[in-house]
Amino acid sequence: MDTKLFGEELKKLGFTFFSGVPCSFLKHLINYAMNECDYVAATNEGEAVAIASGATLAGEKSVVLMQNSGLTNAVSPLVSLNYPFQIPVLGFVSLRGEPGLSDEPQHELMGRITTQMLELMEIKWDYLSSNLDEAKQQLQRAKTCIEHQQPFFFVVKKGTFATESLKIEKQRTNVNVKKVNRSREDQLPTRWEVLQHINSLKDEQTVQLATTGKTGRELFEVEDAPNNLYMVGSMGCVSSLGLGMARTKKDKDVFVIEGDGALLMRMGSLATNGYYAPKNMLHILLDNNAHDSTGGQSTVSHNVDFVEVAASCGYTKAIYIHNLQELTDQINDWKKHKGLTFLYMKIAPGSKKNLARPTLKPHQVKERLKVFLNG
Ligand SMILES: Cc1ncc(C[n+]2csc(CCOP(=O)(O)OP(=O)(O)O)c2C)c(N)n1
Repeated sequence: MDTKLFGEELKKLGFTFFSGVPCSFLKHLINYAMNECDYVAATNEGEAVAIASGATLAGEKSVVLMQNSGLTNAVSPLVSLNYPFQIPVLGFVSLRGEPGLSDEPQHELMGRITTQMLELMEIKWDYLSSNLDEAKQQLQRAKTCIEHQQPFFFVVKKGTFATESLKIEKQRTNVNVKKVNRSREDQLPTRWEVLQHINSLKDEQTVQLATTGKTGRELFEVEDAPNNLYMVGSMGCVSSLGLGMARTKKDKDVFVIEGDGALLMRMGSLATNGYYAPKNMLHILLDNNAHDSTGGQSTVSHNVDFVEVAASCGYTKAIYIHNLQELTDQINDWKKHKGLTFLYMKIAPGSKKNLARPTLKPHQVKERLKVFLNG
């Protein structure tokens, strides 16, 4: 199939935001996306799904591209972000290891179970036709699904897309311009105190995305508001959701409130965030050195210098926060001089007693946030 003509059809239907991890079967479609659309290269397929989901919330129709081996990496956000929040993305997943064709041994099992995995995840799918007219009709069905807030995936066989050359890919290097390391005693406030502080500093264009577990639950109790999203599942995906959102909604300020366990789970996201560097994203890590939400089991965060990691990933600013006053000062400063910023703060373990859970369903939280974002 002529990749350009298919890409133009996608564009015509409004699909202009892409994120993914390459597969040779999808190379030409990826080249089209890189040439003609907004393509965010993710470090893993789950991250790509979260980035595309952030862009979807911000009002774009979004596409994810992945090899079927990477569908496994995407399971967590597909089942615990896209499903409960009803965030639709259009997926193209290659079919390496197609039964009956010779391929590498590492693709054999996945080739047999790719469509079963999609079925298990209750994702509607179809084999993408290599006939352009048929494919256009299939796209209509996919679009209808997306409009009903459900993801749709095309399974792409070898040789489906004709050659589309990559125009010159410009790579830039983002350098960290400000790094502040630890220099005094930590105040170690509770997460509850920190969230109250952050929440009190929001203004009418602030979105607050709270990571999986008690962070979201505490933020809900601090104040339930339309500009909040409580990430109930998809641990580790919150900053990727933020990246997709910040990149597509530049008139909003995206505050990402992250936990150490979650960030460690998908630390590759720091590299992607640092490269794409949305100016309107403030990434705040609350490090209690524990999986507090699941009983306080230790993480290895004490052995990681996150300020150094974020700085070396290209975050414009990476700042160690020792106390609540510094947190206030830095957030106020950020509002005046934006730029992708990482604020690192050690907090005390533990959470508020008798903590409630959001009373709204995730998809209601999403609908409310979409209205906030898109008017
Ligand atoms: C993929 C995945 N694995 C495990 C869990 C269970 N889980 C929910 S919250 C949480 C701990 C998160 O730790 P951290 O990010 O440090 O935040 P804290 O709980 O300390 O606030 C875990 C392990 C999950 N939701 N998803």
